[in-house]
Amino acid sequence: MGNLSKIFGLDRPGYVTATRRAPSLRRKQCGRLTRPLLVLLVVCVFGPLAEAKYGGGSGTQQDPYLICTAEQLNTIGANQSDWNKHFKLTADIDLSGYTGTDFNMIGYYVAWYSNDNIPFTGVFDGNNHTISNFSYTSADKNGIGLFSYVSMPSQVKNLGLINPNIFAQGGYVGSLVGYINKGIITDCYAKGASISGSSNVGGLVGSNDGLIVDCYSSGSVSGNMYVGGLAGEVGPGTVGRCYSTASVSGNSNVGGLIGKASDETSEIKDSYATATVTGGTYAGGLVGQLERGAVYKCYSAGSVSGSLNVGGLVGYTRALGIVVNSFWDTQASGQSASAGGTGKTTAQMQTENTYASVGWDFYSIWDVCEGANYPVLLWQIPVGDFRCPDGVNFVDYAWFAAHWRQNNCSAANYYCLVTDLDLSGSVGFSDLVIFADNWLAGL
Ligand SMILES: [Ca+2]
Ligand SMILES: [Ca+2]
Repeated sequence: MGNLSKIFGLDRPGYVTATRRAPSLRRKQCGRLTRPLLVLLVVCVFGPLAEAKYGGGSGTQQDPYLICTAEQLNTIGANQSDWNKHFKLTADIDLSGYTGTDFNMIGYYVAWYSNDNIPFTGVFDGNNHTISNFSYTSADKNGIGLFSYVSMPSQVKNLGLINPNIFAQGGYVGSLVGYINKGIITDCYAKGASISGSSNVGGLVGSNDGLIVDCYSSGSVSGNMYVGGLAGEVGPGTVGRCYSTASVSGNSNVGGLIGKASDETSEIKDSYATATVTGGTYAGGLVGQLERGAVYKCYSAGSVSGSLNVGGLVGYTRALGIVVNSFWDTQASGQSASAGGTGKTTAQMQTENTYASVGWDFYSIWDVCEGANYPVLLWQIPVGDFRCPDGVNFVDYAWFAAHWRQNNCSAANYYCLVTDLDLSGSVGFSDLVIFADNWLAGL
């Protein structure tokens, strides 16, 4: 726990450090029309310049292809020669015009080890925009997602999917990526996902042999086996600082966050899941089956049910799996046992010391509103959530109002204890606009 919180009497310690807050605040503010954005808007509205592809750009790291319409997004999947290029979203995109198998998924995945698989190996920067209503329905294909298949050195980042909907009979099914083979996914989410497949089914990613960091999923996920709220399976890959609130159901290897971890190098750390898990065999609040690999500093707090090998945190752990400094809520889960982890009451699960006593980082990774909420990841705390409990509500408004018109805000006073949201030096209407934009966020 940072001493600053003691000095300032704040109960959002990680929230106080202006240096940490500043970048995201600036990003927020720069979401408005600036000159470069106006140029982009002109390009997007009046069509690409001569010779330009997509909404502009040349596909390099310095000059990525710009994507600002659903049509441009749908073109990437049809241009296999561009799958190693750089892309950047410059607008929120609605894909509701594409149903069934209309959308050209990016990357091509046939089956495990098939020579016909072709990955996306480029960089896709969502630029903090969203893609709404991606949907796909398939009776036969494997590798279903906005990206079917990605591999080194691919990166997908800063992208939100709103209400993605997949109904598939095959495997490797996730809203964002079907199968990650050594790619990197950061700062992405799937909100309100409805994902259904056969095996390796996840709210965000079907199967992960790469790196997923600072991501989350919500909604519902269902499948036959290897079914997880965030990812169906983790092979030789890592999931860090992620969470899922998606309800999960399946027949075997069903977990709130991950269905199955299957490699000795599989790592799931600083992550949690809170939704309902309904499994058959190998059902766990966080991980269905830890066949191999490690779970570090994670927790789960959703209801868990199943028929065989059911656990509060992990359904089943084999000899090559290990669970370290992790917890589950015995009351919320309805499970008094787990194949790894330590069971706690709800009250204990909402107490910092439960976690801090075994080394959890409540300065740069976690925060908890004691007695009100389970721990949350610092990155997920919305702008304007100054005070406990979690979420932006009247308690935070009162804190904001108490600093209204203060005009000496600087790094020295943490920008008037972070109420100077745009870092302008004073607390006024422009900060109120930002605050109002986040009203009820995080509840
Ligand atoms: Ca609050
Ligand atoms: Ca201000």
